[in-house]
Amino acid sequence: MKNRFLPLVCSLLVFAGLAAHAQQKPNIVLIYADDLGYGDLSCYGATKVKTPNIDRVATEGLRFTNAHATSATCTPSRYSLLTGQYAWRKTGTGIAPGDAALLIPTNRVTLPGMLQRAGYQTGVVGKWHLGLGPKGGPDWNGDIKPGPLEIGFNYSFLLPATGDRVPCVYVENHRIVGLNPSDPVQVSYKDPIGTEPTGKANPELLKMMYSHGHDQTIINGVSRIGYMSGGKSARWVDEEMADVLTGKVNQFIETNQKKSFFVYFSTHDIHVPRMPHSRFVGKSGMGPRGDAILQLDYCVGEVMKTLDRLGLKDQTMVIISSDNGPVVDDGYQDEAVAKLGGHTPAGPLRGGKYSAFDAGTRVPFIVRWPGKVTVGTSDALLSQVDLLASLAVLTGQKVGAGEATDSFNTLNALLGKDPKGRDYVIEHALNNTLSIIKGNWKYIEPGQGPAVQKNTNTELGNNPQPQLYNLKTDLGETKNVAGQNPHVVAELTSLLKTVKEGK
Ligand code: NG6
Ligand code: CA
Repeated sequence: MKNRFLPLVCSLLVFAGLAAHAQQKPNIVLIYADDLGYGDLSCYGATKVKTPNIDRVATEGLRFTNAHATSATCTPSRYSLLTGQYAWRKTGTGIAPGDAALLIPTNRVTLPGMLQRAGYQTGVVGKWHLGLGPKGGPDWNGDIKPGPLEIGFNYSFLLPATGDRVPCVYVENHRIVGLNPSDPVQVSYKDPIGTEPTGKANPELLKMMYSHGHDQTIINGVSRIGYMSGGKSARWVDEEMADVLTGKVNQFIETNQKKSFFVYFSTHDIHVPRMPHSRFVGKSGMGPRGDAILQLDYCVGEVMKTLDRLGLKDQTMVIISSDNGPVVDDGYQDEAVAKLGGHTPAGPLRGGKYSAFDAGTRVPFIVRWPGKVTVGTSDALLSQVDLLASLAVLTGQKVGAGEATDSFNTLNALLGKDPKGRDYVIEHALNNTLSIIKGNWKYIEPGQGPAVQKNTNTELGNNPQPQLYNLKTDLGETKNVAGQNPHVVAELTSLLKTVKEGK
């Protein structure tokens, strides 16, 4: 009797074990917006623009008020997100040109690689901006590698750099999509290449004029950073980009619905050039920047619909955040300044993208995992550099000693079980100035450079003197109280030094 039922009992146990396992290992959808500010979403207090889809995710999940990208610009934030190491420890990780070589060493532990080891199918769709190819840059007309597939992704569909940098083509896995070999792509970030018009020489050909920089090769009526020729059949259409990327994300989810998956949806929105689809044009009343926020919100809604339709909502952790803070005029005359109205992209914070002030790195951060992540808001101190270590714990992976050393396990804060989070957070600004937040205090180390970035009109937070702000009483960093609190300055200077000297 006993023996007859033993196999059944065993398989039931195995099945129960697998089910428990599957529950603990959710799918992970990381939606990483570009240049989205702390005040750009209605769930973060925006009143002039409405983001119902993102707000719904926030209502069903946990909305963080003190979460940080590691850097106030894109490339270093993404480097840290994917490697669990501060980008400022490695030279050459500033804003990357479009022909940069792959910045992440292929032998490093990475977020996707760790999840791959945990049995996940891993995909990246959207803006990359971490370089591609070997030293000297990629072979655009051949196999473009190493790239995401060599650092832990099973699938990639990319804008190689940014929307405003050439080459303006999609790269799927190792190849440019739709490339005609008789019209090879050529890219140059030094001298002009080919005979195509530039914004500088032929501004009459532009559908949107540049305001600073961005005056080189014209692609789809928009002049870009860098020169490009060829690849005519492969060029993207900016107005279709959000739909193309969202379609690829949904396809990836569909294909992998029966497996555990991780998808890093790195949106182009709301970076410049802001060229949303015609169905969003004029809808925000704030010009293309506001319309791009509506488009971003729509894309989030479409991905959520896919999860619902496939019955995956409850077993999927959704994370929505941004790579750095907001900027209004970032190089094109897109009416962003003129039509801002009363909207405050940084919310109550000071500064913006590029800045050492908090709007540079304090960004929206929302986590949803029904039944597993507490519903509400959290003031826990969070850094995106911790996703690697935290998701490693979630998925039962070990991160070796000496690997991803800046990444701490803050899983309990992510799940809403720990209201405190990290002990301190490090912020990195454009000019390499570092700041540190600990408790109520924010210390900005002395830094050189202009107080205001002229073209974007951003307060950079540079000051040759140490700065100390009490974020509890002065979230907007208006009153430097370093002089009155020398012991706090000394403590935070010393902690920052210790972190800098780490690996
Ligand atoms: C700056 C560009 C800006 C943007 C930024 C990178 C000029 C004048 N400005 O150098 O438009 O591309 O780099 O943005 O070229 S990020 O979000 O990818 O870091
Ligand atoms: Ca960015």
